[in-house]
Parts: sequence; C-alpha cells; structure tokens
Amino acid sequence: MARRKKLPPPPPYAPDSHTVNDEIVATTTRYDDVYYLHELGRVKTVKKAKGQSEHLIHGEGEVQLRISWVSDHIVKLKFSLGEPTVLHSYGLAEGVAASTKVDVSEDKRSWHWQSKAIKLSLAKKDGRITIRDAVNNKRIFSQSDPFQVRTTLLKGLDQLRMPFDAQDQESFYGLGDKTGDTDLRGRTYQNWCTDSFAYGNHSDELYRAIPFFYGLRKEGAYGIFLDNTHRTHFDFDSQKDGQINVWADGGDFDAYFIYGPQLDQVASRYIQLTGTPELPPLWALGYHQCRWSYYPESRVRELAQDFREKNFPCDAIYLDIDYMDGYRCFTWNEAYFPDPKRLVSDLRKSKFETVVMIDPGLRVDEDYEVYKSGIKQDVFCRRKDGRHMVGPVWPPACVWPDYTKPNARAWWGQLYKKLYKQQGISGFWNDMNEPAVFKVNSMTFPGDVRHDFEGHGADHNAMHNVYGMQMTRATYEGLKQLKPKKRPFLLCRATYSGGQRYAALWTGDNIASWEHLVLANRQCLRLSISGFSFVGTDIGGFVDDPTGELMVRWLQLGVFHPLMRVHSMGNNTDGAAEAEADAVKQAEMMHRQNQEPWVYGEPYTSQTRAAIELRYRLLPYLYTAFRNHLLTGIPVLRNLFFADQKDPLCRKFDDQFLVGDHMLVCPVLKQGQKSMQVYLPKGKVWYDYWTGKKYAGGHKYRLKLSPNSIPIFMCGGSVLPQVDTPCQATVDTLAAKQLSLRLYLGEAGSGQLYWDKGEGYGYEQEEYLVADYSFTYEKSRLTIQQTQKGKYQASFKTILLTIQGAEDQFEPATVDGKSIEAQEDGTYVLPFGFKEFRC
Ligand code: MIG
Repeated sequence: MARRKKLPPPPPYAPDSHTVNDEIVATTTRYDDVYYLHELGRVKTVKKAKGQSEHLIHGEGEVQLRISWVSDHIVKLKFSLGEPTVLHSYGLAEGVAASTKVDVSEDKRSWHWQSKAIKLSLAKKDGRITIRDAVNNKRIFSQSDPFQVRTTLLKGLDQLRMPFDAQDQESFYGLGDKTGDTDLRGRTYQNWCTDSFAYGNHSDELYRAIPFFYGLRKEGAYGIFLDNTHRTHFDFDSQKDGQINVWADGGDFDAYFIYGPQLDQVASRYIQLTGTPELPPLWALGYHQCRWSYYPESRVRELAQDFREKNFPCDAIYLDIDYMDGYRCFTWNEAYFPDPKRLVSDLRKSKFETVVMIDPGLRVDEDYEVYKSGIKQDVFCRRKDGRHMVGPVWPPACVWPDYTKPNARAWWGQLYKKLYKQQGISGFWNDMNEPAVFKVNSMTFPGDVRHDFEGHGADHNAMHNVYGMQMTRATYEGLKQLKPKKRPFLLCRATYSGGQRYAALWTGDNIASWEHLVLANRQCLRLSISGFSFVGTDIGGFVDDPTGELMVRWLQLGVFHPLMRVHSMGNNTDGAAEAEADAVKQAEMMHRQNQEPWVYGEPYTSQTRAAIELRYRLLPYLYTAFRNHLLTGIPVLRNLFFADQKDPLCRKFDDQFLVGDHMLVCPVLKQGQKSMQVYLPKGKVWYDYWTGKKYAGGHKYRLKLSPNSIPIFMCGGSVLPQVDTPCQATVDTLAAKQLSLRLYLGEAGSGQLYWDKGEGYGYEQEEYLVADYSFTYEKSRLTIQQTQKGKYQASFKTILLTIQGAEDQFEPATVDGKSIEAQEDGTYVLPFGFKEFRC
C-alpha cells in the first residue's frame, strides 16, 4: 500500500541519466530525503480486542486503528503504524478507561459503532470516518481524505495526520495557550513548549502544549483531544478550502472525540478525561504580589508593611530567583535572607503567605547537596551517548532531573522538605520547565536526550511537551507527602493537557501594553476552556512599565482571573546594566520599575485598591464557582458564546465572558475608552452589578465608562453571595460576621455558597458548608428558601439581603414566620441560618 513520493519536490529530471533501449533511466538521482505514505486502506478485518470494548481494525495498508469508548459521548481513536508504540498517557486522569460497550454493525459500505449519543461510521473502501449525532442523525464530523502516516527514509516515522472537513460556519476554539483571535479558524498552530519571553500576538509556540480544541457548528459542538506529546500541528483551514489538518510528529495518534452537543458539555467531558485541580487553599484566590525580585529581607518586610499601611488586601508575597544562593534551587542567599524561617513566620503574622521559585535546572557543583544526591540517585537526564545533558540556564552549567522517571520524581518531591516543612513556605512556583536552556537558538534540549518515560524509554522529542507537566507532578506529589493536611499551591509555566491536576498557570513573560491586555483576556479564557481554570497573567505586564491607566484596567480584569497576581521583571533589563555607571539614572529606573498597585499615585491608587477590594468581596462567589468546576468540570471562566452557542452575536462579542453560573463581565481593554458596546444574551434579563439597573437580554447596549468602571452583569433569577466586610487578607474573610446576598429577581431563581476552612481536607469529611438559596417571585410576593448542608461552622452570623429588580412595594416581611423590618435602604438583615424569608 505504501505509495512512494519524493520530498522535497524532485529537481528537474536529467543530469545523471543514461539511456537503455531508448528509455531514459535515472541512476544516480538523489534527494535530501524521500518519503512514503501509509494508510489503513480497504478495511479487511474488524476484531474485538480481548474482552474489552475495543475493536482493532486492519486494512490493506500498514496503519492500524483501534476504536474504544470511554463513555457514550467519548470515543477514542488510536491510529498507529503497525503495532502501537505509546503505552502510557500522561494526559489522562487516573482511572479513566475505555470500557463502555456500544453496538457494532456493518452494511455494504461501512462499519458502524453506535452509542447512546453518537454513531461512528468507518468506510470499508478507505477507512474514512464519519460521526453523527445518534439521536437526530446529523453529521458532526467527516473526512474527505483518510488518515495518513508519513515516513521518510532517513527519519522513519515523521507524521501522523488526520484530515477532516470544516463546515462553512464552523468555528474552532481552545488549544490552551494561543494568542491571536478567539476563533482559531484561518491559521495554523504548533504545540511545542517554548520559553517565549516577550511573546506577541502572533507568536505560536508558547509555554504550553494543550492539544485540545472545540469545533462549533450548526449541529452542535464537539471537541478533539489529541493525546500526543510530540510536537503537534493544527491547520484550521488556513488555505480557506474547508480542510482541517491535525498532525503529530511521532508516537501514535491517540485522539479522543468528545461530543457535546453543548460547549459546556464538551468542556466538562474533557475534564472527565484529563482531571481537575484540587480545591485551592482560599488564600491562593486572594491577591498576590510578585516581582523579579524582592530582596533582601528588609525589602520584603517593607513591602508587607506597605500593603497593610496603605490598606491594600494581599495574601501572598513571592520570592523570585534572587533569594537563592547562586541560583542553587532549595538554598537561600544567607546575606539577603539570614533567617528565612523567622521572616516567613513574621509575614504570616501579618497575614501573608510566602511563595518561592524553584527551577528545574540544577547547578553542576560538587559542593551542592542537591547536585550530589541527584548524581548518586542517577536522576538526571542523559544524552544518547550516556553522558549527562549539561547546559546553561541561570547557573552556567546545569543538569536537569528526568521527571518521567518515578524515582526521580520521588527524589525531587522530597527536596522541598526544608522549605515547606521547616521554613514554612506556603507555595511554590516552577519556572523554566519547557525546559528552557540559555544560549542556544533551539532554547531547549536536543532531541536525542533520553527519558525514562515510566520505564518505556523515549527521546526528548517525545517527552519535551510533558517535561514541565511531570516536573509539577513531582512537586505536587512531594508537597502532598510532606504535608498531607495542606492543600498544595503550585504555580507553573510549561505544561501539557491534564497538567491542571497539579498546578495553576500563569501566562509567562507578557508585555505592559494594551495589546497584551486584550491577549491576557483571550489567553485566560482559552486556557480556561481548555481545562485550566486556575489561570492568570502577570498583571500590568512582565516586560516594560504599564501606565497607571493600563495597570488599573489590568487589575480590573484580574479580579476575575482565579490567579490574581502582579508580577514584573523589575529592573532586570539590559537598560539596568547600561545604567549601572550612572547612579542617578539607575535610581530613577529602580523607582520607575516598581509595579506595586500604589506606585502610580492618585487617582490610580484608589482605583487599583477598589479593584482588589472587589476581588475580596467576590471571593465567596469565586470559591463556589471553583468548587463547582471540580464537581461538574464546567470551567470557572467561559467565553460569552458558552451562554448561547447558536447566537452569532455571542460569538462576535467574544471578549466578554462568564464567571461561574450567573455573572457576565465586559472587560474594558482599550486605552482612554469612554464608552463600550456590550451584548447581553437572549432569554434572560440582566442587572448591572453596580447600579441594579435592569437590561433585557438579546440586545446590544452602549455603556458609558469611567476609569472606575468594571462592567459586570448578573442574570435575573440568581443569588450572589459575597463578603463586604473590609479585610486585609482571606483570613479576615474567613472570620467575617456577615454574608451579603444579592438577589436578582426573575420569576424564580437560585444561588449557592460553598464555604469551608479555606485550607486542608476537612471538606472531604463534610467539613464544609453548602448553602442553597432558591426563590420564587409571583404576584409581587417573594419567597426565599435556604437549605444548609455540611458540618462546617462558618463565622457568619447574619445575612445582609439586597433585592434587585423589584418594581412594586413589598408586603411586610417575615423570616421563619416572624416579622422583620427592612432597613432604610430597603435591605434586610437575616439570621445566617434562616430557612424561609417572605415579603
Ligand atoms: O529568564 O525568574 O517567566 O516570571 O520572573 C527569566 C526570573 C526567568 C522567567 C519567568 C519570570 C521570572 C523570571 N524567569
């Protein structure tokens, strides 16, 4: 079946030819390489694979296909050239197995597999696949060309490619870490984890490899997760011929087709495959302050004091690489930090958690304990020739642990012991794990570096995209072992699909520009719908200085990003080196490149504070949304079109987003913007969060903007829990005496509060509180009911109830049968545990 084609296109025929019996024969024509194409070909056999729900398909060609079902909505297609070679998946969550049985049948032209949700057909002629909705028989996926594998004479396996057809109006979303427009259609993308300092709108290979995307067409939405750790490629109709091509440079082609038909069903089924993070400690959802770098100790103390004196809530302070001794991970620079334990404990007294950076590149240094023990345990990556992979990152010569090796992970996890258990560090930050290498243009390991791959063995080309993910796994598992009662907080840069199980993400080295503010929104939304709900950006931008206005707008966006962290490269620029000779210039530079929320002066300081305070006020809602993400897989943040995927206007206003079940945010992303057009989805009424003004859904509105504006809309029929009590950090939020409930009228509605200690695993033993609020509003009578579940004793004593959207006067109110007066402003103060309120 192997057809032979030449690569690159052959040069003009002739130079080295001669004639035999009048025929021209090429004898010495040579090319840089030649390639061969392989397909499944005409289907010969469809066999059940030993007792499982898997079918093995052989055709006339060498490509094999295995079809198995994870559920009625998720089917796995495994294409391989000959026998499969990839026998382990890092992407899948533990316990995911393809074990659903479905009906199989055949007719003259095709084989068919039918689950309750989808019908997959395989053409006997050439193995092309078509997928339909099993209920209405509408086509949701089809191929005009069959699956193809390319090998080359010199490289062997070179490409595994799935072509399929896009419908005219089909849009593509997801793919995790991409810039550019929300709809992926019309461009090509590659996944190859890259240290992309100061990336731009059209940078392609960013820090993460998340080979999962959505197709949204008239008939419904589906997703495809290509569980392949090699470099992967996605061509979403870049040629405008309706052809989509997805390919990988090696391995097997393990693709999961995930049917919706609703986008949020696809999102949650993808999470079912790849897992969720744990519930973060509540402090991790507070505001975080970072910079490269805060040191020495006195500077850190001063920073902490500034936060409290200037009245800015904050939960975490980060130490970047300069806390280390000569960039040796797991050590301290004792001149800068003579007593880390004391510093950390003093910070905690002022309600700050301390987070420190850990890189994977470890200094080659015979006097460095970590290096010595790693050598002893044989945990470092080696080249093809058996020597260690050595290269420069921060230290001039580093070695790197092979995190795909179980004992290397175990070794790595224990390295955190001193920092985590003895010195009281609360969280960690794993950087440079693409893995990044300095000095070489490739910016990473050469492909020949060998990895253990759980004993299977693989080269770096195969493991590159999971290196960062496995690093965070090793860290996460280590932290869990070291302090089993604490929820780990880990922030990471490079990762792969499923990496959400181990760490939160930030979007890397962005730039302080308005364009990057737009990207910040897109990237977080894209990551969020691609499995990573716990995301955020370097607020204000990592490179360069934001203006006060940009900083304010970025913080106002960051209010809704689960990770709300300001970070910047500070004065670590070439400019700083240049200025070294000039003390005045340098001092000015140091000053200018501070990025704490108060450095811009008024009116900005009040505006940045207001944004951070809003974040703390919304924590109960955000925490509840997070918990629901863990239960349902529905992302905390979703693009507006998740609210109504059939409405083209929701697709058009794709920078607007949903937070949790009831909130819609229209971020202000342009400089000097005085007004903006927003679109509110159909079928609901919406309320301005700030004024309570009611808007009919299904319309566009022009909003007037002030520098303070954070346009938020709540949908009618919802209840929003928040804590209005001013606080310094989440420990105060957890001690608040009053919960505020804002009720947005509709004929009926509901809302929820999930609350717990904010730390630890008591919630697994019902040490939580789930308060469900539901209401009906008929004939001017409002009845609200509350049911509380769980054993957690929250600090709340009362509820401040605000009712939004009432047109008539309410009747006298009662709570649990007793009459109660409204306050002057129309709000009610109810006992926290009330069961029924009427008015
Ligand atoms: O090459 O640790 O993205 O957040 O401040 C720069 C210093 C290394 C890159 C990270 C950035 C961090 C910086 N790191």
